[in-house]
Amino acid sequence: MSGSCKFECVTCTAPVNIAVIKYWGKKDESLILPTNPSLSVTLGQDELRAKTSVAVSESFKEDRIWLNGREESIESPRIQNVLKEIRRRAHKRSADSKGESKLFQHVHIVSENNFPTAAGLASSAAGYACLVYSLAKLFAVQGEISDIARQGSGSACRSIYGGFVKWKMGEREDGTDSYAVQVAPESHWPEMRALILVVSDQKKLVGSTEGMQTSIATSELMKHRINLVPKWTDEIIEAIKQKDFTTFAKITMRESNQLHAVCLDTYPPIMYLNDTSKLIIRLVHCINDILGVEKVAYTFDAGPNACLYLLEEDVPRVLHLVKHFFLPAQSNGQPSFVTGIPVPE
Ligand code: 2P0
Repeated sequence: MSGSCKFECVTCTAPVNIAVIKYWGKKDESLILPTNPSLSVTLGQDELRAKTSVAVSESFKEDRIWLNGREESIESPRIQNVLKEIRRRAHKRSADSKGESKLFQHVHIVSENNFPTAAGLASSAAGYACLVYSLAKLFAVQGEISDIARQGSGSACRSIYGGFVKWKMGEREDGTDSYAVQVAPESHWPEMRALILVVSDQKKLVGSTEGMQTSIATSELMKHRINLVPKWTDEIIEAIKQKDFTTFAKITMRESNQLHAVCLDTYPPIMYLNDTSKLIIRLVHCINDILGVEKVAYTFDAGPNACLYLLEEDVPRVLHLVKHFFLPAQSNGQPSFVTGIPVPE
């Protein structure tokens, strides 16, 4: 880049969120409006995260985007939705201030994850949350922005906030009441821990977007789930407020199992869990049986990797057991992160 090129740049990071009440199904594909509310825990900034830099310059000839070092098409409808909405709000804000020249300049976006993309580790959630947050900073867009992140990838709206976050399903057809709210900050329950067990870092066979479309179209169980999930959402929010880990754990595991039952009830069936995932489920139930109460909970997204929720005091013994039953990865090039327990197939 020449010395005369002037540009303005903002860099932000956004962590992954792991849902305990999962989003699975849309009632509006283009606005990304869900068929049920969902609730997640946002992980710490130093763990699984996306990092995004956005720049504007009068020397840029077009909008461009690079993801994990590779240039991708900026024409993706979801990226376009986000860019248009940010520019629309920025224009509205600056309408009275003669307009800022940067609103008419092109953007360059560079984003990277520090974990495998599309392996069911909520990469799109962190990625779009980070993109929207960075663009909002660059263009001084204020107010609620989780609804813009939602239009990039549904679960991304929850990564805008830390701690325990609910994505309100909303009632309105225009989606203006479908956004994320913080139920409790991280500091409310500082003993809460998440262990990510990386069973596979391969790209999943059926993407979430396609998977949930097929479930909506074919699964009978899905209709039952849509009615049940709002009740579980209210109950788990109460458990979080009361710091009632047993109830939190039971709902988390039952909800995850139900999601994967819906996936199996989808036609053709979707199987995200593999044999290692199922062994992890068995191990967690064994641990809880031995301890006489739910001390650890598993949850699985659209992939075989497990997220275990537990309290800090139980991390050493659970880690010991996980390491005992699942050998630590050999030097096979797999990334080792969070508490670093890659579980080989
Ligand atoms: C969740 N998942 O609540 C659930 C659990 C996957 C299983 O949100 O189509 O990538 O981009 O809105 O956000 C994955 O869905 O789907 C997801 P789109 P997204 O975390």
